[in-house]
Amino acid sequence: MRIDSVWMRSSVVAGVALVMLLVGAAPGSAQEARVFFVSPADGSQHSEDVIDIEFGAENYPISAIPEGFDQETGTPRDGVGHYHLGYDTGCLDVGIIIPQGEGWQHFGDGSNTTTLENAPAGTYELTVQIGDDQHRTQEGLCATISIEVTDGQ
Ligand SMILES: [Cu+2]
Repeated sequence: MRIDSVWMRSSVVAGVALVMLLVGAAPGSAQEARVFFVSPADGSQHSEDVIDIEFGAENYPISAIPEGFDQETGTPRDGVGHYHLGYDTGCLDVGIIIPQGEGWQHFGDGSNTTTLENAPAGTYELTVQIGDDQHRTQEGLCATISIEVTDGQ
């Protein structure tokens, strides 16, 4: 009788702890937004003339800038953005408007692929960063990788 009640009590405690763990883990992991390179892989070596680049995002919608959006007077949509690829730029601070040029390429049409062609041999740092309709950087939505281009011969 005594053994039974101790066992009952500890299994109830374990059950409650498990429920708390599951409830506590769910919101953070389900909603955390991130951006990343699908390819190439960080640290990869390339001898090919054309390197395929693909971006991916989780828990953050990627969308083309609306047609006719006015960069000066328009209000950017909340929680939506497009990709930007930076060559040897690193991540920009949050709240900065990503420049046109200066090593940055915008994908304002909502696309997520491009190519790096005939790059001279060397090490390249590639950054993917999400900006809103105004190209303004967002909290936590940036990733940088490094790849090496070799001569191939
Ligand atoms: Cu942009």
